[in-house]
Amino acid sequence: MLFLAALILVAEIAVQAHYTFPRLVINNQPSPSDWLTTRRTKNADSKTGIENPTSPDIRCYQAATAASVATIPAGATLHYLSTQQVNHPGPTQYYLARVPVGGSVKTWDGSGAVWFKIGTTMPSVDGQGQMSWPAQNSYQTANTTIPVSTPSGDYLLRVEHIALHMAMRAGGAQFYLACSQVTITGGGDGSPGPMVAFPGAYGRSDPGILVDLAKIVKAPDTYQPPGPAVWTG
Ligand SMILES: *[C@@H]1O[C@H](CO)[C@@H](O)[C@H](O)[C@H]1NC(C)=O
Ligand SMILES: [Cu+2]
Repeated sequence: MLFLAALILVAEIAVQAHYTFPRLVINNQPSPSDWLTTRRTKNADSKTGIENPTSPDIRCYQAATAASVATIPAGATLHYLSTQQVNHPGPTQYYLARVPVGGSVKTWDGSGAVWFKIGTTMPSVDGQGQMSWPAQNSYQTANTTIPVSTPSGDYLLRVEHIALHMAMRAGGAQFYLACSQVTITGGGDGSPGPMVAFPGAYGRSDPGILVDLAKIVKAPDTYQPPGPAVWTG
């Protein structure tokens, strides 16, 4: 058992299977450069994930704010480019937080119960019993859509990929994430929710975080992504 754990650790290091999401892609149009509208993360060089879902880093893993703001029409489809293949199994989730009145999207820190979820992904299992997740092994994250009824305005957009290959032990799940500065245009009069805070939304023992994929592979529909329900608009 110890031997097996050591093997897994060696494999994890050898594959260098870590990644960052420096570029937002809106309706197939990538941001012209890395970290332009996406806030540079602390792991921009190391690529390491966060293992403590209650750490302050779980909000934006942020080292700096970004120079620019991306414009996103409500209803747009988006994803992020990844610096490496997103090869670990696990869900991709997207959240938005509206900048409060008097705040600036270029400086606001996203604190408080202000985040709502707009997208998540679930695993599937093929006839050979092989599990896969949307966009797994590609150099981008899974797509999501900005609900058309999202009110127009300035928001922080948070992308997250949760790597679950070591998640059968507490503290084993790895969180890869980033936040972008965005302005949503042409939106509607929806009332997004439920709202959560980061940190706060996730606990170390949440069923989607402390989870044995060997069990999920037998019943993929039973996976419970952490955090609130998706707001569909
Ligand atoms: C993601 O969305 C874009 C833009 O709508 C689309 O061209 C692309 O096929 C989508 N990718 C996947 C994997 O669904
Ligand atoms: Cu890895």
